Amino acid sequence: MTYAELNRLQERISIAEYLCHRLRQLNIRTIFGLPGEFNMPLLDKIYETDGMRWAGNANELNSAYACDGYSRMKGLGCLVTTFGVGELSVLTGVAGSYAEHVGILHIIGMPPTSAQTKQLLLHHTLGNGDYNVFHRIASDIACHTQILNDSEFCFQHVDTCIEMAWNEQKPVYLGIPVNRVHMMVESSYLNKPLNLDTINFKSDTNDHDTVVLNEETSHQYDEIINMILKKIYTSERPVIVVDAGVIRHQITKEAEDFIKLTKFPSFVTPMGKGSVNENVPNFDGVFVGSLSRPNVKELVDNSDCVIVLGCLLAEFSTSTFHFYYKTKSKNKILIYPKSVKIKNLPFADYKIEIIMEKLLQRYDPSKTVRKFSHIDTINVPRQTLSNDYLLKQEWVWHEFSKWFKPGDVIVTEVGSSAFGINQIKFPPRAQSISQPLWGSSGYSIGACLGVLFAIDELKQESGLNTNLNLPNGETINLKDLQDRRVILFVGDGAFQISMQELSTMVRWNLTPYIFLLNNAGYSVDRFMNHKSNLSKFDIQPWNYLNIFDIFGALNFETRKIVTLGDLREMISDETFKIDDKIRLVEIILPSTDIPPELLEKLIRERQQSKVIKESPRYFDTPQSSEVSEMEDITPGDSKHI
Ligand SMILES: Cc1ncc(C[n+]2csc(CCOP(=O)(O)OP(=O)(O)O)c2C)c(N)n1
Ligand SMILES: [Mg+2]
Repeated sequence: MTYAELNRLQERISIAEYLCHRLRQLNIRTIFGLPGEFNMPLLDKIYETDGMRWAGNANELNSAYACDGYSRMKGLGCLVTTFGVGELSVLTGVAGSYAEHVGILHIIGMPPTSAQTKQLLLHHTLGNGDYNVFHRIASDIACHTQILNDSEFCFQHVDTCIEMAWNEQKPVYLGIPVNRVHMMVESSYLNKPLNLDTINFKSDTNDHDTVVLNEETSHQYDEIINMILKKIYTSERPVIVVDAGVIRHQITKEAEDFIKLTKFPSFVTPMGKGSVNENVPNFDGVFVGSLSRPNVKELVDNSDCVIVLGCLLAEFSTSTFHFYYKTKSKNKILIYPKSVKIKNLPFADYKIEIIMEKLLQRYDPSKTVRKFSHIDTINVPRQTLSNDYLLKQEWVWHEFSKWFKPGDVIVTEVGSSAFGINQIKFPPRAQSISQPLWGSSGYSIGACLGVLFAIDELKQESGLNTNLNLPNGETINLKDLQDRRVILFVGDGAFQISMQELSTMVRWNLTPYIFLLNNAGYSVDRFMNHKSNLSKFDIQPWNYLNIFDIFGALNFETRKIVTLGDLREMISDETFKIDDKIRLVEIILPSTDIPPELLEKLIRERQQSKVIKESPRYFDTPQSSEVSEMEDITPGDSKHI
């Protein structure tokens, strides 16, 4: 039976319905955004399509973050806003998806075409009759844009938008004038599968095969693989670094297989964290350029063949590009999502999925016979600590590493948590969601909501398929999926920016763990700019734990953690391990405390790096001796050690 027959669709359906079915075929079942006059008929179609749901966010910016988080779990997210006011509110979120290679379909409900043609001064316009202005603004942060006007080809336009967002892993802008929502198309067009590069989710239509290459293309790939293998076989100290492109382009399984097959020392960048199993014997930790732990830095710096999979090579993955410059003279094999660079020689139009598939087929382990030594990746605090110590970041991350479970999805925020999480080893199948390149404060709460919806769907889907393919390339079974918890670490500063979205979590009975790091303001900034007026990094101290009353939650738990003993008691509590309710845990930390790895390395970096010395204020970090002189406005009475 065809898709249209299976779903008993009318012969002709509206383009809005067509769009909903196309998303449903990809198992994209939750749509984010806020209603507005110009998108209302479209939202009605979402409600009318079986299996689709409208999340209904508390504000637009958060909806864009949620869409981003959802997409990172499922390969694509869909966001609907209204003309002007709504669409402009999501720009920071959409730009973040652009920067971080996250596929998003952003649909904008536009005023009717007649109003546009007559240039009427409708509400939500700039009052100058320009109806293209917002489209123009958005076009620089989209890989493709389309306004749906043409009734004959509108279904093809919709297909192209979805294919572009999925294949390019970037935002796509799709404007639908409110009077165009009901353009009619043949439902049978839905029977033809979309043209997607990779599809790791079983669609309702059918499974897609691996891409078949023509002879010439196949030959070109063989040539490049020969070059890569030659470099690898002739090197003595190869290492693998996994960057963000691996998870975004859904080749985590291939990356992990390559790591296992080669046995080379392997690392992830902060943006690549969570994309490969950190428990394979040759996983050696997080590579953060010169901010890396000394033994990590030494291994990568002394390698004569650095293979970077899924390159993005952003600032924090390279620590201000140290890695990039230092390795200039070595055999660098940089595999980008759509190109390859071998020793600085670029080769365009090579898809990472195919490169990895061929590398796995052709790599011969017997040609690299050397045994590699590996390093201890676990960061253990230097002292044994008693329970009455007040908390410091260093200990927080160490304690949490004992509490994480396989499959956990850990969302962290720009600020200290995104750095802290890199200090610890993840359990198998744990996934990390953060935004280290774009770094928009407040992202994590919205993203956490998106992840919660995605996990909720993945659990339901697992009821249909006993074995389910996840976006990280793994196949897991029903039981594993039921156990996946969603854990958010968010700074108090970021919390004050985006906390409305907790209300959406409550509304949908979603059950995340939210760990709020209360250090009385913007600590990383306070630390880096210690010579300027510190009060600008302060925030109003809220009664955070009362928030669920405001949002009308019924099933929730709150805790305040002040000492190491409090933390240890919480993580050993068996009932706390089960994510059966929404939880907010306020963790009290000193105001100038940031993860020590970051602190110490930043100081050293600043002393050594020419790039940083040339950059005046941002990297104005204190010298070690100055740290103790910094004002400490720790919430609570007692002194931290
Ligand atoms: C949208 C946005 N506005 C401002 C900033 C600058 N900024 C960087 S971190 C930060 C807040 C950090 O405070 P918090 O979330 O409490 O994290 P902490 O540094 O205390 O760990 C801000 C405002 C930003 N990154 N994004
Ligand atoms: Mg803070």
